[in-house]
Amino acid sequence: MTEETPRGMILVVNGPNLNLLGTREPEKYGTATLADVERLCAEAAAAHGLEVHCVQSNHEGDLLDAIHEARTTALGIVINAGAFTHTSVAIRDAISAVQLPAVEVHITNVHAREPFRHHSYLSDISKAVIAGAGVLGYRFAVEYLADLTEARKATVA
Ligand code: CA2
Repeated sequence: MTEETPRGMILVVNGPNLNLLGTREPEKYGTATLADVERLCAEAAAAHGLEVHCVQSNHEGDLLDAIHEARTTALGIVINAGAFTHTSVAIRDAISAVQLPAVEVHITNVHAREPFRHHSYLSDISKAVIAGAGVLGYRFAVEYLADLTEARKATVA
């Protein structure tokens, strides 16, 4: 079987505590692990001739560095910033600065949870927001970005 060289890369960012996926609170976050999520993203990307670079960190600065590095290497960003969604102007500024299409993902429906989760520093600078679809939201986000970049390529060709 021959494998094509990927035509581009999508950065998948997961923020604090998401390394615990599948090990705690399954009633809230499901049973899929972070490794499962990263595999799901890789498979969705591969179906569109793309690859993913996956980063998870509990440290805000590491997330900023990963976003900055993506500036020249990624076609887009899928980001579940976890609790930083509701607190971090720095992550917002990093996403704005790199000028890449971003999709904000939440496993849970944050709007059906505590009021402090209703505000996001990322939503208004994101191309799309997906919340409450479980880990499937990551797949939808990758597919959306694949579609967007294909459409963009078609318009500049
Ligand atoms: O619903 C989401 O994806 C969230 O981004 C998850 C964050 C939360 O702070 C956001 O408001 C919504 C929390 C991530 C915690 O992940 C865990 C996973 C398994 C077990 C414990 C925590």
